[in-house]
Amino acid sequence: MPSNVTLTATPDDGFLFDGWYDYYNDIKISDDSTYTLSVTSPGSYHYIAKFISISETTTIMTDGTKGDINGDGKVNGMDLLLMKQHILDVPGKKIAEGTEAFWAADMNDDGRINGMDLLLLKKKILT
Ligand SMILES: [Ca+2]
Ligand SMILES: [Ca+2]
Repeated sequence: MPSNVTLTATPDDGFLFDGWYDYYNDIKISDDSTYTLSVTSPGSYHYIAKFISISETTTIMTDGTKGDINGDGKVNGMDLLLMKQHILDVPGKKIAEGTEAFWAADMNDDGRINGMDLLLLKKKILT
């Protein structure tokens, strides 16, 4: 007879709940802080609740300026060129994911650098 077990995670002040993870393979199984699992056989089940520090995420978000890919404090044609080279897959010119340059180039924060970001960067330079 399966029975349901509900896990509830409550983040402390300054933290965001990230998700429930399988202890053994570190795969996220739920984004929801309340996770109900159906237990079908007796045994041990291990799950981990992960939390993200809000102060850490906000530091990343406020560092630098959107569009300033080379970090010289200006958003101009140089940055546009860097982004173009990344989108066109120019060897050695790829912007590494997780870096400040990547964050600056990802104008709309969707985790990718593509034509949409190029358009937004052009707009920013022209205005
Ligand atoms: Ca720049
Ligand atoms: Ca983007």
